[in-house]
Amino acid sequence: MKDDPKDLDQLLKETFTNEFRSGYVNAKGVTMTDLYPNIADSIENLKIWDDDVWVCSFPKSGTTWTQEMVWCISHNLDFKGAEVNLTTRFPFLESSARVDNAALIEKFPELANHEFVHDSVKFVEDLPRPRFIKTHLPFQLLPRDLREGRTQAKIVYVCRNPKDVCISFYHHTKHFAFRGDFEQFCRLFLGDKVPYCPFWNHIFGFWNKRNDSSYNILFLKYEDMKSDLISVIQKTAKFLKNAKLFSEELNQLLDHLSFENMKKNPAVNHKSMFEFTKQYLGASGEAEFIRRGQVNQWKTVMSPNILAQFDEWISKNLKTSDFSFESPVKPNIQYIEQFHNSR
Ligand code: PPS
Repeated sequence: MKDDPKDLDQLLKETFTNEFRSGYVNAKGVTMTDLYPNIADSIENLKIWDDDVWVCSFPKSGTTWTQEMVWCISHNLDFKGAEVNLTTRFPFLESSARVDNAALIEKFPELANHEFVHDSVKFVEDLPRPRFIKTHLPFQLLPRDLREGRTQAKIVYVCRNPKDVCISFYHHTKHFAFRGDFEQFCRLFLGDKVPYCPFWNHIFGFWNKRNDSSYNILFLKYEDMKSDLISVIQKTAKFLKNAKLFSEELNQLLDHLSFENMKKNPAVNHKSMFEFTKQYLGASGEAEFIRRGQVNQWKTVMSPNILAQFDEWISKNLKTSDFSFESPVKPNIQYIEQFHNSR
């Protein structure tokens, strides 16, 4: 049964606000925190450079994985340089809209100069070029010049099956003080009340522009990265600098991007961020950012009732689109075997 949006607003307020986040707004049809309007204008007017590289995604779609791949390819596999925290190399544009920084500093004055408590838009503005920028904003909330195709800036978009996104998002928000249960989170997700929803608006906003010559968009899928990272890397390398990586380099990058290595890499596993939220936002649990990294996790996690709602919602939304989560990319079995045999 479909939830009344008013009931969902109430549920959101009850389960997902805390002393540093008081509520949500609807921005051009998108659920955003009520801190977002404070930075909306500076995002809208952000100067875009032709050599910008953006990674855009709905949350929990493999953004960090994609960022690290893009950064390493663009920096000729500078693994030493990649030891700097990803949040510095490849900052999150709207991170200032997550919690009320002023309230945080008032309570904890020692945070005044902390790297997680800065003006994130200004930080991006001042980055040395070429800039590498992460955002979860949907297409309609991107900076004007990027949205209107007035630049050569590159956008790498990554998407993931919404069932797995929802599970991953639930675990993430559970750490950042979501007080509801999984079923409630699914209701909010399907009712477009979780931040950055509606989900399909996000996907289609980029999917429908991917072949438009006014833009430079590479559209990737998490599931393809899992089944054939080699092809995704080659495709991304071509998109970014028209170069093909040699097999030796490819092996190094595959190793660097493996789930196991990313999980233990402090530059990308957001451990410091999780420790920060635990210490200052009262977040609980031993949550891990790089958690399971699986495809089709929903098969063992979602109840038949929730699954039926997801399936109905997916088929309704895909009816009018040529988008599909099925991938035409076939795993490069021969190369994968060679890779594993050579280790
Ligand atoms: S965020 O907070 O929105 O930026 O999160 P995001 O990076 O988009 O997504 C986090 C999920 O991506 C998984 N991940 C990986 N999967 C496979 N291989 C590698 N190397 C990898 N790195 C990150 C991560 O584990 C999160 O998914 P879940 O399902 O929660 O494990």
